[in-house]
Formats: sequence, structure tokens, C-alpha cells
Amino acid sequence: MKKTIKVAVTGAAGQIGYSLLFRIASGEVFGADQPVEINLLELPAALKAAEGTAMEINDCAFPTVTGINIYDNENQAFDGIHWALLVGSKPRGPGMERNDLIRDNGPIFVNQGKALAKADRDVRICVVGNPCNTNALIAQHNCRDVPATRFSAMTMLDENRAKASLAAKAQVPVAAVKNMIVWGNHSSTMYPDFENTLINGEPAHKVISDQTWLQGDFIKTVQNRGAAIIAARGKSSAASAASALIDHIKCFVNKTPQGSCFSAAVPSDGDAYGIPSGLIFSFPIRSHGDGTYEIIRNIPLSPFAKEKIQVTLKELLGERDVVKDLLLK
Ligand code: NAX
Repeated sequence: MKKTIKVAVTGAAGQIGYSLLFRIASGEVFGADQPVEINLLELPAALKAAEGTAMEINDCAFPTVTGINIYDNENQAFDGIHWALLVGSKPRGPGMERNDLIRDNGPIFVNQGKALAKADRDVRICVVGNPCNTNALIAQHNCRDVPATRFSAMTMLDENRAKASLAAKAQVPVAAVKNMIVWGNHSSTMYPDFENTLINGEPAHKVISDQTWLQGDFIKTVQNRGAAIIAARGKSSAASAASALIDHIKCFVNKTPQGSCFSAAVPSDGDAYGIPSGLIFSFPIRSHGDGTYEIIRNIPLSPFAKEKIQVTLKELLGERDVVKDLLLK
């Protein structure tokens, strides 16, 4: 019998939680023969809804699930966990500026960062709740017991959106699109790097001749896709975000095939692409499949790409400044 993997999901009663939990419980992520125990963390007002979701997970009779626990306290929810999926955060209210949202959500990640000291020594943390890069930075700074490299923020949804957009334009199946690197912040400044993407093994900008589209509408569409989903659905992306989180975890758990990469926001080691040390920045990543990963070096960057990366870097540095009192030195 394998040792149970314990996974905590915050914001478990929310939209993303509802799409995510069943897929984790089903064995899709960690394996059909891998027991999982799931801790749901919610605000007191949403505990009843979390209970309903837990009842439904039980009703699926997944053979992989060894337990579902519901908490409104992060110290209990994070006790002994191997994965922390930090999805819950306050949504942006009407008329709210991005900096207000950053300030509003910061304290959640201070407390959750501290509580992560209770986790298993080998814990991995992925932050989805927005602004996810800066929230991950706050959690990481407040949890010096866990190595910084264990923290990530999710840019996989942006990668998936960009892949789908290029595939549609090139009229190829999405599986033909590889190495779609998203650089920087999960926000409207992110840079989806079409110059290093391959379509059927060829550079995407050679396959798609419309350079104006690539440099213009393609980037804008990916950067603003979240807002477009809200405009169409009346609610923010949920199933696609959950699906991207499943992809994110799988990418970190499994060895990345030779010559491939995926996108995730991880702490800069200060040595890659001029990004200051410690900033949680989306890079091209290769997982070694043993719990470690590397930031892939030497990706060629054109002056166009470098300019875009500077824009998203500037935004992230500004966000770091807004929360500097929440970051432990
Ligand atoms: P919902 O509002 O449906 O759910 C959020 C849940 O979090 C609520 O049930 C709330 O009670 C809970 N919550 C709030 N504060 C909490 C706390 N301190 N501890 C535990 N639970 C808490 O939002 P949902 O659509 O599920 O989105 C969740 C987060 O994901 C949002 O911040 C959203 O902006 C972010 N997203 C991030 C994406 C990414 O690619 N990184 C894409 C999708 C999504 O927009």
C-alpha cells in the first residue's frame, strides 16, 4: 500500500474548487493506485457549502480517497500535507484597483504562509488565488521553514490559452503546439512567447505568417482572456483554471520530456534573464521528475520579447513594493 498523499485546497467551496476537487480525488493527478486525503479549507461562512462538496466527493466512491476533512483554520488544514493548493482569495470588487486587491489579499497569504510550517517537510505549494505571483511571494516569505523553490504560482492557464489560440490560427491540433513559454506576471502584462513556441517542430512565427496578428491580437487575446470569459459567462474562468492546475501539478510531478518545457511562476534565482532574485516570475521550467526542477536558461530573446518582459517585470516589482511590509527580510 502506497503512503497517502495529503492535499489541502483553500477556497474549496468556490468555483475552481468545485471543478478541481473531483479530479484530484479521482486519481487523475497522482495515480489510480495512489491514496489521497483531501483537506478543504474555507471561511466559516462557506463551510456548509464545502460540506456539500465533500458529500459529493464521497458519493463518487473514488477508491483513491482515504479521507476528506473540512476546516476553517489553516494550521489544522495544513498539518502534514504534501501539496497546498492555495486557490481561495477575495475577489476584486466593483471599482477596486489592482493594488487594493493586493493589499486586501496579502494578509490571507501571511497567515497561510506561517501555517505551512505545519506541512510535511517535502510539501509543494501552488498559488492560484490572485494576484497569484505576489500572493505566492508573501506566503513564501512568511514560511522560511520550507525552501523557496517549493513555492509556485500558476501561469499554466495562460500557457494553455496561448496554445489553443495558436493551434486555432495555424489550423492544427493543440497537441502540435509545444514549448509555449509565458513570461512574468499572471496578469494582463504577461508575455506569451510565440517566438520560441514550436508548431509541429517548426517555430510558430514561421508557421503563422501573420506577424501583425502574432505581435498584436494574439498577445492581447491571451492577456485579456480572463476578462473575455467574464464578459461571456458572467463569471470568471473556473473549469479551465482547475484543469490548468491539474496540468501544473502533473508537470511538476513528472519528468519533462527532453527538449520540452512548461510555464510556471517560481522564485528567480537571480541568475536567469536578469530577473531579481526571489521574485516569483513565470519562466520556462523543466521538471526532473524527482521533486526538483530547473529554470531553463539560454532561451533566445528578441528585442521585442525583452521589451515585453521588462513591462511585466516592472509590474511585478511594483506589486512587491505594495506588499513590502508583509515580506519578512
Ligand atoms: P470563488 O469566489 O468562487 O471562490 C473563492 C473561495 O475562496 C470562496 O469560497 C471563499 O469563501 C474562499 N476564501 C476566501 N478567502 C479565504 C481564506 N482566507 N481561506 C480559505 N478560503 C477562502 O473564486 P474562484 O473562481 O474559485 O477563484 C479563486 C481565485 O482564483 C480568485 O482569486 C481568482 O482570481 C483566481 N484565479 C486565478 C487564475 C490563475 O490562472 N492563476 C485563473 C482563474 C481565477 O481567476
